[in-house]
Amino acid sequence: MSNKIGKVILITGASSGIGKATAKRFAKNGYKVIITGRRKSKLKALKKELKSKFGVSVLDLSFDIRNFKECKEAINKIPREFQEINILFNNAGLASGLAPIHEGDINDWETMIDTNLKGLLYMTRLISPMMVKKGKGHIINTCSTAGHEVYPNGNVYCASKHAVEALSRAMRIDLHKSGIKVSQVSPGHVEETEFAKVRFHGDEKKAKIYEDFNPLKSKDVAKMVYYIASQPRHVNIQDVVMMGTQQANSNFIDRSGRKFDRR
Ligand code: NDP
Ligand code: 8X3
Repeated sequence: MSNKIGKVILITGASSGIGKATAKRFAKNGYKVIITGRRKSKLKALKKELKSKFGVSVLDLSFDIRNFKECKEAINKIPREFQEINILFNNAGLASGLAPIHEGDINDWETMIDTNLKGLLYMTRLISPMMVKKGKGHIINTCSTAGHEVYPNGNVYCASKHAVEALSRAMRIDLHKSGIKVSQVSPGHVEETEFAKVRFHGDEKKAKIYEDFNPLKSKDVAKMVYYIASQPRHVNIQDVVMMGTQQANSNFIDRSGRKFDRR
């Protein structure tokens, strides 16, 4: 096991997808891991897996990131062993719906803004003061290619991720003199996640969006997050935009069949 033993990472949205893969990657490298999300059973199962496979300490905290009171209560009950959070991975997020602006569902809009933007702000507000006090720490935000470009019917999701991109830059200005790194990872399409199922409100048929091309996998993003976190103290990777080879940008994807699959 690596010399990272003793360091703590708090991962939001760890009950599935990118967050879950990232929890595995950091646990494998000896980090103590705080995993968060709403679904208690998923977190419990992941905790069991991480502890038995990698022998690290794991804390599961189940709460709704849209609710500041719940976030605060969860952070306040972190036991001493996990209190020195070295890395905050602000990853919880979602797309809800895919509709032109004149037909958008207000509830979908509220959900995306409250989760992707306010949830990230709440967690940052609660944890960054501890990092400022220590004079070190690393905040890594999950942005998206949707934080750099827009695409048809992606309006509010893209706006929420453009806001994450703005916040990553603004947070860096506010925190760099305190020795805190702020980074973000900006993936294109990522499979082995529940992202598409959630976007299409559980419609499994509509969620089959990765069958005709080969996107990133959640572990590819996890590997990049670990790389970002593993740089020497004087190096900060500010943003990594990453896509599958068959994806050129948000609007151009080679959907002529899955290529480059490693079997
Ligand atoms: P998943 O749906 O697999 O994971 C989303 C995670 O966010 C889950 O663990 C979910 O946990 C958590 N979450 C959602 N809403 C809340 C909430 N209200 N309170 C607490 N936790 C919540 O999708 P991904 O892994 O793909 O998504 C992770 C991040 O990556 C998101 O920010 C997404 O926007 C971003 N992203 C995804 C891409 C993709 O193509 N998959 C590409 C680029 C960025 P639970 O449901 O248990 O609460
Ligand atoms: C997820 C990728 O292209 O669906 O952020 O917005 S995309």
